[in-house]
Amino acid sequence: MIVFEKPHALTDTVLHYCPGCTHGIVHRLVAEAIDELGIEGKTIGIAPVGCSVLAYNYFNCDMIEAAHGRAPAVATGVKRAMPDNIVFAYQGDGDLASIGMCETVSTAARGENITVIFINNAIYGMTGGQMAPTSLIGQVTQTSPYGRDPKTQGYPIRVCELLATLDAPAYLERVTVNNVKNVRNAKRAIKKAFQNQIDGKGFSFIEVLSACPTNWGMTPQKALQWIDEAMIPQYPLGVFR
Ligand SMILES: Cc1ncc(C[n+]2csc(CCOP(=O)(O)OP(=O)(O)O)c2C)c(N)n1
Ligand code: SF4
Repeated sequence: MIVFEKPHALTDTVLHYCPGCTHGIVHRLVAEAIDELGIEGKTIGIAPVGCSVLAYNYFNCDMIEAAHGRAPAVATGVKRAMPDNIVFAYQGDGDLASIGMCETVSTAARGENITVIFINNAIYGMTGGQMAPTSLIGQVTQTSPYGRDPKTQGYPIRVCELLATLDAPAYLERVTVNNVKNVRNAKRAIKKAFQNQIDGKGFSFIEVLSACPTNWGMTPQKALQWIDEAMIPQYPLGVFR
C-alpha cells in the first residue's frame, strides 16, 4: 500500500536547494495543488532569477524562464494569449520586491487573472546573501554587515500590505512553512490561489515566509525558529484581501 508519494506534477529531478531550504516544500505544495485540481496538462509556470531559477526542471508542466523580476509581465502575456491555461509565477523577494517591483505592482493593479507565489526569505539567496527590500531592521547581511539601519537602508517592505492598497487584487495572503500546521495552511492558501484563477476571479498572490539557513548563517532548525521569532512579528500571517 502506498502511504506517501511524490506529486505527479513534480519531476523526478533531485532538487538543488541547500539542506533546510524551504523552496522545496513550497514546490511540493504547488505540485500538490496542480495534481488535486487536475490542471497539470494546462498549467504554465514562470520561473524567476534567484535560487529557484531551476524551477523549470522541477515541475511537470511547461515552464518559461523570465528575466530577473519580469515573471508577472511574462505571465500576463501568456495568460492573455492563452486564457484557458493556468499560469503561475514563482518568485523570490529580490526578484519580486526589488528589481521586479514595478511589474509586481502593475500586474496586481491590472488584476491579471494569474497566480503568484512569492518566496520571502528576507535576503538575496542565490547571489550570496545581500540585503533584500524585505531584510529585517538590524539583520546582518553581506551588504549590511552592521545590521540593516533604516536611516540609510530604509525599512522592510511588506508586499501583501502594499498590494492591499490596490483595488484590483482578488486574493492576498501571507503564510509560512516552518511547521506542520503552517505547511498545511500554506497548502490551503496555494490551492485557493489556483482555484481563483480557474474561477476567473483575478490576481491571487501568496507570500510564503521561507527559510534560507545558508545565508542566514543558521542551522535548518534554528532558521525555522527564526521565522517565528523575527519574521512573523515584522510580517504577520493572514489574509489581506
Ligand atoms: C538583471 C539582473 N540583475 C541582477 C542579477 C543577479 N541576481 C541573480 S539572483 C539575484 C537575487 C535573488 O534573490 P531572491 O529573488 O530573493 O531569490 P532567492 O535566491 O533568495 O530565492 C540577483 C540580484 C541578475 N541575474 N540579473
Ligand atoms: S541559498 Fe538560501 S534560498 Fe538559496 S537554496 Fe540555499 S537555503 Fe535556499
